[in-house]
Amino acid sequence: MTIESTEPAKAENPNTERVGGTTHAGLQQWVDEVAALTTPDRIEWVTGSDAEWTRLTDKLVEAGTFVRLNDEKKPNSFYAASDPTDVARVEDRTFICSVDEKDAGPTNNWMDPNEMKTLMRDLYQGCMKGRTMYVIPFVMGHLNAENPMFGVEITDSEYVVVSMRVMARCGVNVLRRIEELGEAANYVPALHSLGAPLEPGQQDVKWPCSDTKYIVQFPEERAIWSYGSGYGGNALLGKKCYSLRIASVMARDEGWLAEHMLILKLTSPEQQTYYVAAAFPSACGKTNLAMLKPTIPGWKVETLGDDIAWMRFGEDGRLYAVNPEFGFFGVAPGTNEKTNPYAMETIAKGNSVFTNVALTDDGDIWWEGMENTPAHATSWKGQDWTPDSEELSSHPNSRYCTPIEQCPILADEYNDPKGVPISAIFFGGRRASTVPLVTESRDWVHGTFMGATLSSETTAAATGQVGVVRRDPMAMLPFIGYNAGDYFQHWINLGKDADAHKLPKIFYVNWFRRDADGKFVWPGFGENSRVLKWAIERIEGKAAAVETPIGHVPTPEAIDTDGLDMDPAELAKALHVDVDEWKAEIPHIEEWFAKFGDNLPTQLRVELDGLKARLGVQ
Ligand code: SAT
Ligand code: MN
Repeated sequence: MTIESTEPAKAENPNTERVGGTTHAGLQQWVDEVAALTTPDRIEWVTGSDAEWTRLTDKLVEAGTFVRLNDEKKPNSFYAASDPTDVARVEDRTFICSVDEKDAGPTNNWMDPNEMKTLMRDLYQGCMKGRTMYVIPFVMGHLNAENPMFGVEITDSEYVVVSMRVMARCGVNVLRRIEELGEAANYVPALHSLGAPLEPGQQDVKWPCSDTKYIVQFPEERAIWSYGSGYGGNALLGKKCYSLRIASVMARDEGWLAEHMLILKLTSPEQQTYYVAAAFPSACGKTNLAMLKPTIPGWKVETLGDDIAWMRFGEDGRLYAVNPEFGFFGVAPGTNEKTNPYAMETIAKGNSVFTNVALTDDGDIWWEGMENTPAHATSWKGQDWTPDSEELSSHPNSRYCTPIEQCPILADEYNDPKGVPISAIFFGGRRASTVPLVTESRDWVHGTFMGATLSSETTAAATGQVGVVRRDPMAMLPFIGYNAGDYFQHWINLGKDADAHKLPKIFYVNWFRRDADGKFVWPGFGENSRVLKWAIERIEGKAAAVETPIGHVPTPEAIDTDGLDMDPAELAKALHVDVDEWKAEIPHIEEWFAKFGDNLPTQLRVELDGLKARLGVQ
């Protein structure tokens, strides 16, 4: 990939200081081209050493971006508050710049790649002036994987370097491997700038960013250009941009799946192990489910990942999943000793970055929902906060960024580059009505239909209105790097080519159904283990279900309610398939499918017709 335009590159700043470099000619050339365009004062290759972490975090503390937390509360950890306009992914500023518009499909923003490059080159011109340009060699997944999935992120943000080091395997080991492989090393070039150049003598702000934001993927070139934001999903380019948008395109071409899924390991009282992958839209409890503490005796959950699963068929015909990430970037509010004790334990070990939460007077962090509400704190907006304050102490999309290896229930298999064989896939959304607690699909195509029509109320993880029901196919709406119609076809094709008995069983869940008074009918969190248990028993052929127009739903007796303080009438409500509610859902599905025109796989149209017939809809 070249950043060069047809015009000759501007002369590089002759005073640019350089620390590090590479013997890989292609990589060095790209870095030089970016430097010539963006004119940083310094170029530094990220090594991943502890000394580097200390130097960069010290620099961030000095700049006011970071506040060092009390070492006794959260060792080697930092608090950051962003600019209030830079708090979430910006879906309206995110583009899939495929050569043909139709390859971006109806769900992505598109611009001609050349047009986008011209526009962005103008923005990148001189954009790193007064700053250091960091070059971060990273690998998503394991360095010793059969085909290591390399990336190199260039960024002018120390916050990004520090966060990337938590979220991905970064540094000199990765660079050496890229150099050894030479021209054979495929890496995704990922360019990021805050878009906030500094004039000589100009005082920096705590959270530099730009009002102009672009998050751009070039799928054919496997390249990423990001501009103007320092927020996680917009700036840590190994995460959504690479591991979902670009990787989904690779997966389409190579016959695998890059999905927005957690991976967990479940062990039954009989010591049988099962691996489950589950897709939920951002901020719907994926991290909590990934680290679930089962309430049913004898069952154990271990975690492998909370956000992204790459799944490939193994030689035995089963679907194997790996988590390409190295950390958790979890939603902070609502996380506590009850909802996610293991996340609390993970962050207590330190080495973490907390963004847009509240800072307590004793140098710790706090957010809505955490125990031990402080009498006073500083809110994410830098204001005095007390329990009487009207404003929230923490932004609803505030995040903790913490190393996965600190998780007390991390499964050993996390470190196996082969991954784990998946027995069940869960799709879930946030729906106040209509969607029952759990539904089992009849087969892979029906499961694909469930995923393709998945819907959820919007959350604070992306800018825009919260609480609006939208279709979020496979919880991938903002992350599919190509035409979503083709993506559905890819799912169907993978099932067609596989041995049906070895495919994971697909389930659709909804933890968020409410009663007439607006109260959640299902308690959620650790109790969700009861739903996992039912799903596993279905796979084993041991649990009862009723056939309904939408799929197999448990009989109330089939859910283990031992020790669950729940009115049976409430459970019945959670499981109820309301034909009228589903009839009302049909026009929304029709409208959704209409977007895809001829690109909608026939099999999904057939599934919809079948559903309509079973519901008695003409
Ligand atoms: O903001 S991120 O994309 O990093 C997290 C999320 O929205 O799932
Ligand atoms: Mn996510």
